[in-house]
Amino acid sequence: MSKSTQVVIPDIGDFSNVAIIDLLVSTGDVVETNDPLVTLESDKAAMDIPAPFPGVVSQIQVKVGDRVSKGTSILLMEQPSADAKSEPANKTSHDPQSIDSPTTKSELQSTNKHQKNTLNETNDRPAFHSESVGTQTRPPHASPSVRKLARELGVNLLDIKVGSGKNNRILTDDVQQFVKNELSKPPRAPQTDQSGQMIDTDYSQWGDIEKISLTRIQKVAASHVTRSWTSIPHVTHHEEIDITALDDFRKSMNNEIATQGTRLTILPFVMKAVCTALIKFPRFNSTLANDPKELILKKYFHVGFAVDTEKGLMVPVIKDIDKKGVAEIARELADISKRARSGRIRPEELQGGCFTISSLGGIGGEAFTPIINIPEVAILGLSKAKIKPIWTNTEFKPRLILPTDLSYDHRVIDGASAARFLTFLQKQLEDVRRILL
Ligand code: CAO
Repeated sequence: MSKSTQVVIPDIGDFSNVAIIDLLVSTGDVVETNDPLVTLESDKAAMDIPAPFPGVVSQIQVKVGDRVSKGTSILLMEQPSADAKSEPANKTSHDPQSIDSPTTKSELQSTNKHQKNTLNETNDRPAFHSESVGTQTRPPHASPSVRKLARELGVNLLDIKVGSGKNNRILTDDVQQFVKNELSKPPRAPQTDQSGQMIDTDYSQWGDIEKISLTRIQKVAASHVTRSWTSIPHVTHHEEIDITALDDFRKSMNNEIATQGTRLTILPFVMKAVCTALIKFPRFNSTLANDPKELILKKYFHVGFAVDTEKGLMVPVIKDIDKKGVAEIARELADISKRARSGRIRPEELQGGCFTISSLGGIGGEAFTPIINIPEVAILGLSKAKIKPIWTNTEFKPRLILPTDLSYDHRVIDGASAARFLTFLQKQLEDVRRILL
């Protein structure tokens, strides 16, 4: 004969009205003394309520989310007949007041060991139905300490199909074994290592390949853009600028100064206009110090520009743009880019930049998102200017429109400042006389 006994919440110290966050047993489960039955969680701690005696769960009287205090009845348990060997002889525990204290986190681990030790004992008991076998429709059985470990290791307990504990309860060993198994699996697809480099994959298994070495410049540029892209929160703002008047002026001046060996492209005008914008918006002419509590504002105006060379991308710098005219900038730009392409540039000509311009306008494209040249905080991209029909309040007129893209470090520059910077630049370039002011 078996008799039904109520299991109540024992004295749990200062806690009352505590939420049940997990039911660890189901109707029909066989439990041993100290097997965890439910998990409670207060705002201070999580704790398991252990079984006060061995038996079979015959009725569960609470559900997840219910709040309980000392003396709340949580379930009924059928106790094995009085002459059963496994029943402790002197256990007055059928009296709810004699229930052991709840397990603490460290005690939980010894509870898990206890579960392992008692597995064999329970094998020769009648096979009772357990809802958790072969189904994952409810949260997996695991103690708070095991769940915490799983959270720390990024393991979803639902991925551990069956725990090795009693009633498939997931134990610490199961979580550790799961992690070991995952780590020993072969990579599914080409992956990158911690520095973002591709782990060697044999691509010839899928067809012919050819390997070419990167130039030194390409290697340096690759690590530089990776550092910039991964460490700076980039935002890119776009604007179209009407450069019809600027282009007319440029072409007329080119005829005049051709004899001096100077050729004006759009870029030197943009460099000069950028310089006036940097003077007006000093944060764009800055660097975020290593200790990001400080911004270093530069009082000099050195503007870099990307040059496409056979050996890779280079960014020479034209110094003191604020002290130079457009024609002088144009001459320096032509000379320095020619030397960059022929490998005769001096190292100091690649240093000291405050802001960079990347012009793809001579090649093509409508827009792009330039990567900031770290440690600078902004970069301007130029795409190809095209004739577009622009409404002038009375009619559409063909105008030469330059697409611009301003990427900025959002830690230093906010969106409104970026919009103001680009609008200011737009005004300068739409009426080049302003650059002289
Ligand atoms: N829209 C339309 N036409 C443009 C233009 C634009 N935005 N920018 C330049 N052009 C025109 C020039 O006016 C020139 O035409 P004309 O001979 O009729 O005047 C022609 O395109 C070629 O210009 P250029 O490229 O020789 O000269 P530049 O001063 O404009 O640029 C340089 C110099 C060094 C910036 C450029 O040659 C270069 O290397 N650009 C590539 C930069 C790059 O690779 N950026 C990407 C970096 S990220 O990978």
